Amino acid sequence: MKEQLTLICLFIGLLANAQDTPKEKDSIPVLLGEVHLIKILKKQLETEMKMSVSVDEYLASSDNISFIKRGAYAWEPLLNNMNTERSIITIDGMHIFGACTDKMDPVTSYVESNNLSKIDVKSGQSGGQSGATVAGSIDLKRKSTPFGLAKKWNGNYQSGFEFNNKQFFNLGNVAYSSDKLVAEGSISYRKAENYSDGNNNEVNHSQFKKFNTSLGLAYKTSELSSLKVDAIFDMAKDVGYPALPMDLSLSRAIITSASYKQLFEEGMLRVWDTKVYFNAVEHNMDDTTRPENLVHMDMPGWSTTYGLVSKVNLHKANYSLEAQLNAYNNLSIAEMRMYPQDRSERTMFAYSWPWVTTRYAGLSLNNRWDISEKSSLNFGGSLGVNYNHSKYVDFNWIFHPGAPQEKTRFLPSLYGGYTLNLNQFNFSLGGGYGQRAPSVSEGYGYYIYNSFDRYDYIGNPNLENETSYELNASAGFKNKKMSLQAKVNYFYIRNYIIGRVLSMGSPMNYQSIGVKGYTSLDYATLFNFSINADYSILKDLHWSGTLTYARAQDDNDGNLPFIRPLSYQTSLHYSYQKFEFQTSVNGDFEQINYSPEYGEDQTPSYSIWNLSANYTFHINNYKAVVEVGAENIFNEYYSTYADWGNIPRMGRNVFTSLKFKF
Ligand SMILES: [Cu+2]
Repeated sequence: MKEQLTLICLFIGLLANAQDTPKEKDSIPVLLGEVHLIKILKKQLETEMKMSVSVDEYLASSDNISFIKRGAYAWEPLLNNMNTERSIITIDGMHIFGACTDKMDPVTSYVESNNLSKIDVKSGQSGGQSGATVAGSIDLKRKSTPFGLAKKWNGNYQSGFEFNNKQFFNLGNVAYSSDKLVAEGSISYRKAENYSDGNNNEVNHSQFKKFNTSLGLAYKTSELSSLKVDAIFDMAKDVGYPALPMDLSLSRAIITSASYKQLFEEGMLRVWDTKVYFNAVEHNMDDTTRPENLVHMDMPGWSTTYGLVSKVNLHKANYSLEAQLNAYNNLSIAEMRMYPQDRSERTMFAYSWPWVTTRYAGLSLNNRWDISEKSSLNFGGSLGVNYNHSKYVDFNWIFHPGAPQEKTRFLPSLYGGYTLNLNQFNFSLGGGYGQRAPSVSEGYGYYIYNSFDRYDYIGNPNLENETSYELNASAGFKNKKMSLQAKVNYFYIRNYIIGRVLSMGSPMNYQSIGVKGYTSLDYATLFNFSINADYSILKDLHWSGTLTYARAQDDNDGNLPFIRPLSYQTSLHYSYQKFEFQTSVNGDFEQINYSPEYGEDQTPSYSIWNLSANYTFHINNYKAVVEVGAENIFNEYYSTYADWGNIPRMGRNVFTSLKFKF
């Protein structure tokens, strides 16, 4: 189920290996062999349309992920139409938290496509292994080179140019593999200027620069054990957020870990994997790039996390178990410093995150029981303890006098699912229950300005846990020529956390129109549906299509914000000798169920046509691929339901890239 979900969710296309029915029971024994690792290594983060994609573009090809976009950089991934507070985003199982109160830096912005091998998306409570969640989990898997490759040195290099925003990028990887030692590294740099919309108008403040590098060293301590250290350094500079009143001057992250893995040849226990990690994020945003502002504000933020994750895999006959222990400590700090145009005269200082500590420890169990060749049962759950402490609690007392400085919450979760394969058909049915704690902003935020509805948001330390009840089902059919897969899920969420207008307090920012406090709705409901189809028209001509629909309401039958309207994607892929051609059309229908109460207006429908071609050739035994393509060929002017402040999307964009493998 786990693997199935990953594969279905990350609907990459017509890759032959994605079409095999995944068999979970194989996955644990295979972990022992290096065959599995080699397979992972070969997988690239590519979409059907583009071989050199950003992490965001890659995630966008998954049918249960959508994005809130505040510009061209660092899109906020929504899983099952829920925002990042409701999902868990990890890098190789490590927790890391953005340092921006305005969500300019989701975790996905601190990696680059050339240091990842794949992205695991799990829906709902089945994603609860590494922490408490409602929507599910997104785990960004690092590249990992196996020991003892026949070819000691491996690497690749990609370079490309996108004409619309003059984005130039270079991505390089190199890996050394011997029987005892593996060393690998990656480096990348992207630089983009402002993009232009479909009316050929430049969208100001949409430029960015991103540098990312990673290093990994692994040493085989015995025949069955290894030690590994990893580090990622990411730095973004001069990043504009056209939909926000502020930009980013500098963002830096250092992400480090050390892990030890022990395999066992005999007995039930197969793998024991333990990792300790540390990461620190620094985020400097200000509005000095917006000269129209008479009063300036700097809003720096810091987020520091250290943690431990330890897991064991047990396997016996037709039963397997993964047990995982997770513990982390995070400190989130965000400041607000207001000053007139003369910077030396500071007029105001406040903590928008008043040194909030979050400590979490949890144990999760995942069981799989293969009842027969045709059917299996997945079930599990977790229990976590979540502790919060606000150092400068006076800021929280302004709106919530006497609120406790510390709070401990217990977060249970349970889930189960049944899968049945009957000849060419497959079915699954599952359910889940889980709770999550409020995020730092929801619990302890102080005057966090939301430019979408133009309210300042105040956290509430007394919020109840959000509790989710979930049902999911899927049905599919597959034969040699075609496949069809439909998935549906439904969430009933009690104490749904959302901002509501407060009668007290006055806005701090001159752009803001009032103050909202985080509060709990009695309940909210969310429904997601998707259908995927593939069809091989000819041996070399394939079609695929996706349709998604979602609906979400609050306890008054009002619409929730940022819910994707009916949307579709259809694509054709043709290969001829060393050429490949792709074309796709994607779009959203008119947004009918929008939410004026939460700052939304109706978004009209749009449709985008894309085209690309690539050619594979060899220079002295080195494989190379060259690609040219165009997105939004008709230069349509549009913005989507989730574009912050209706910021227009990119107009026609011609792109080209070149990839070398050695
Ligand atoms: Cu920011």
